[in-house]
Amino acid sequence: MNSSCRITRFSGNPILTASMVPYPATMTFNAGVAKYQGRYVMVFRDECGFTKEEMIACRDEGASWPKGKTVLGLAFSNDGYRWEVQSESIQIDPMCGKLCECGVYDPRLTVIDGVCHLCFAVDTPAGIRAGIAKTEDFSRFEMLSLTLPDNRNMVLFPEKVNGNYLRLDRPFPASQVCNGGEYYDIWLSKSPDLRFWGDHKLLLRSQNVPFANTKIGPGAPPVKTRKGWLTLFHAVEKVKNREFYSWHGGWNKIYRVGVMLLDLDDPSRIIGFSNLPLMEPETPYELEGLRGNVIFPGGMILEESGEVKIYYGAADTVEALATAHVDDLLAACRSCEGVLPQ
Ligand code: BMA
Repeated sequence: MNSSCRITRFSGNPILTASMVPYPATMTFNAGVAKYQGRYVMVFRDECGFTKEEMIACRDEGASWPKGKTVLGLAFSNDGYRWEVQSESIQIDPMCGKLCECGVYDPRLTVIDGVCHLCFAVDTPAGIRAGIAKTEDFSRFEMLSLTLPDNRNMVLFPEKVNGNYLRLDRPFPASQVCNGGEYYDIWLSKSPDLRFWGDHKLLLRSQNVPFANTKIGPGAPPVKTRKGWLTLFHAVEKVKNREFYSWHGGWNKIYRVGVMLLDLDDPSRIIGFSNLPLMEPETPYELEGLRGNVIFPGGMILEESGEVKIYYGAADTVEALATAHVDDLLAACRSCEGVLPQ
């Protein structure tokens, strides 16, 4: 089912595992990655506070997710392949001390005007919200915005387009207007200052993705190419009457990677799209883990050579890397103007 685009998984995968983390960690995955100040930086999701064995044990009690703790870890690399995890996790407080110990997860990184911007999801008592914070040193973060609930998978474009900052995100649908259907779509919004967001526009419907029958969501923040903004998204297929490998049982979803191209001047126009997934789970580290059959892209780096590094969480357990050539990715995005009704 994969697209014809040549994707090479790094032979040293996974590039990040819990064993590389010098503080409590059980699963380390769904990272955001950027090139920043001459090196590669990774912010990753760290699920801890329980062991794999405890996780498997709670399967028998019917729990779907362990009651542990979620933190964000930080790692640096000189080549994008070998990573060194820093001695402490990131301290970020999106609720500014209010309310709860809220789990911050699924980070994405975008460098804008030489400053690193972190997008993340946070589980709050009011629901799941998507936030943006900026940092220059990864020890102090300035909160810029937090969406209404429920929303997540936010990514930022690396520069203003026609005077505005842009983001993609994936709000949760209100079930009563969906007649019980699960239509989780990708939206585009604009902002003059990264704090106030508006001009929301539906970009891609899950129903227009042939390899999704429920959720989709932004994955790797858009990368500028000569042909358009290249971006990856995740697409979920729920498979009836099947159960895939998981530590908690009852797991029947496949997370694949899709690719699309947005117009450089008007990114609300999808100008290229692949009807086939770019990647789907196939290696042991993608098929088996907390939730098998999951590939969750969170970062994409375009090198001067044309190589594209794709970073993705695998099986909600480890982080992995694949490479492709930018020309192949662009070729995979067939012209689709007018083909995707929005
Ligand atoms: C989504 C998010 C991701 C996760 C995926 C697969 O809803 O929670 O963080 O990788 O499910 O479990």
